[in-house]
Amino acid sequence: MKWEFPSIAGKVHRLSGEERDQLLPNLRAVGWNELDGRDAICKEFHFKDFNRAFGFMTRVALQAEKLDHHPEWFNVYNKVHITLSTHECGGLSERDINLASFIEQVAATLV
Ligand code: H2B
Repeated sequence: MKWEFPSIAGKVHRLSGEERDQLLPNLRAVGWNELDGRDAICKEFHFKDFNRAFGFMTRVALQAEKLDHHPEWFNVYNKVHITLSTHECGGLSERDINLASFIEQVAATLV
């Protein structure tokens, strides 16, 4: 018998309170903050120079395209401000947590 749950499988959902309690502390601990008035998380990254900031953005961009989940970001010279949220569900989803984790891994190799 073939089991299919088309209405649930792959459908992105806003994180529940319980999921947030479980997933957000690790990101808060490394500098991610929740926005006021919008269900999203943000962090500002500082690099040594523009080359490193842009190298970081390039690596994140390629992964974002692969995941079909893209950051909102703003770059000035060596700083990159990133906001993550999921338009599809109008708030924070697991996709944002996954992308934030990837971003942390990349930043750790460049800062
Ligand atoms: N990025 C983000 N951050 N949230 C989304 O909901 C989203 C995205 N959706 N990138 C994707 C693209 C969607 O627009 C396309 C059509 O799959």
